Amino acid sequence: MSKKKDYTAMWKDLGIDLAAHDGLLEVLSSAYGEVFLSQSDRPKGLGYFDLLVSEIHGRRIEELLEAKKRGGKVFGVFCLYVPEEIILAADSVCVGLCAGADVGTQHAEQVLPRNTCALIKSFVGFKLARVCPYFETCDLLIGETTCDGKKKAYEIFGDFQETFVMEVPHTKSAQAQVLWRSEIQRLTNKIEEISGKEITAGNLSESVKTVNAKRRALQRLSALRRARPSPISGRDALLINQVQFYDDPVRFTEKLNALCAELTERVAEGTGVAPAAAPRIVVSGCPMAAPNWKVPFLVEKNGATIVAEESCVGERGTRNLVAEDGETRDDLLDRIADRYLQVDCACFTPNTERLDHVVEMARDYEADGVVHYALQFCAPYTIEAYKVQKALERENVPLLKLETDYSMEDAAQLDTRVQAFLEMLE
Ligand code: BJ8
Repeated sequence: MSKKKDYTAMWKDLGIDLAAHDGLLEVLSSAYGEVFLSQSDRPKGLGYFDLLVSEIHGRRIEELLEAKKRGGKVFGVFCLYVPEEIILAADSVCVGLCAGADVGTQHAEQVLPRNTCALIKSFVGFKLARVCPYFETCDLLIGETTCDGKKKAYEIFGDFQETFVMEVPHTKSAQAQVLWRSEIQRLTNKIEEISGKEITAGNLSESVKTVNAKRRALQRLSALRRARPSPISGRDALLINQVQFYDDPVRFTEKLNALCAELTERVAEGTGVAPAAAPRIVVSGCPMAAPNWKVPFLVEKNGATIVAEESCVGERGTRNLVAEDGETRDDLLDRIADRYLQVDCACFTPNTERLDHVVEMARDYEADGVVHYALQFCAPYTIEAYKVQKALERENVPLLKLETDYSMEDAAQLDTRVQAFLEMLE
């Protein structure tokens, strides 16, 4: 085995707190071993994704720095409403910023109330504790007015790093569509200003195709999980959905399509990750950003298989494509605006599309039950859980509602509740 490269000098140049960062990598590597590598008979194509994760603060950061040397810029985003296509069209890189670990919470709580959701505390903590090389590589952060917690946190965050905030409307009315289209234009102008590159119909059309190809590959992965037994565990599928926010989109698509070819063979052979009779679970709710693996691990270690995620790190982010038929730059920006406003985040009202999607997914994936996952203090998802429950009750689909954060303090209690739910399904 080749010796792992030492990236200390690069991290030091980026201003990373090396001791805290070493501690973080150690915890992550041991969690990765327990959650992912301990599984038996994993598809071989996952080797690429394991390598990518092991180099996520190393080789991938080097690649971003190399892209910057060639004149590109790096834009950090926190939400599905920021169109990656516009960033790629400016010959730049889009990275989804880490918000899935209980890191730097003490730092975050110096500027935010304790009763802020773990995802917000996590991204603020990563920045203030100086443990994330992605933040330090970004030329601009792009936030959005989705939930109250995020939009107020960006006001504070702007004191530490330049942050551009897009106004996301909270309804899908005709007026909201006009506002949203103008925000897409404002973002385009800002990306042109920072990158110094003109966004044209030509480069936008290319980037739309690139991102559509990535989403098609993710849709292909989802479709394969409909098989009984599923050819891949929910944990591994979640991991792929998480790393799509960091990896080069073209390489990611190629590797994922290769994995899907292998999974197709497994489906044909009837090879699965669990017995065909294992309970099948759809997870619905808040996004699980890397390295948030707590609930999927608990569900699957108790014998169930997660077959789909109704989440931003899942089908909420991949089900819609941008129409590729636009000829002018304005046409393409119109198509992008339309596509992104279809995302059914709980920040919108009303949000009946999400209820339809949860029910459809439970049916299409032949789920035995749904686990509703919400972060504590997340008003949009904890409140919308009531409507999700009613929609699933009408279809006789059992639901387990979980509210948690990123700490492991409640792991034993969650484990007991998950076990009881799965026993009830059996
Ligand atoms: S499109 S879900 S990524 S806003 S968990 S920070 S909602 S209090 S993450 Fe989200 Fe975009 Fe919507 Fe998706 Fe607020 Fe809730 Fe925290 Fe959340």
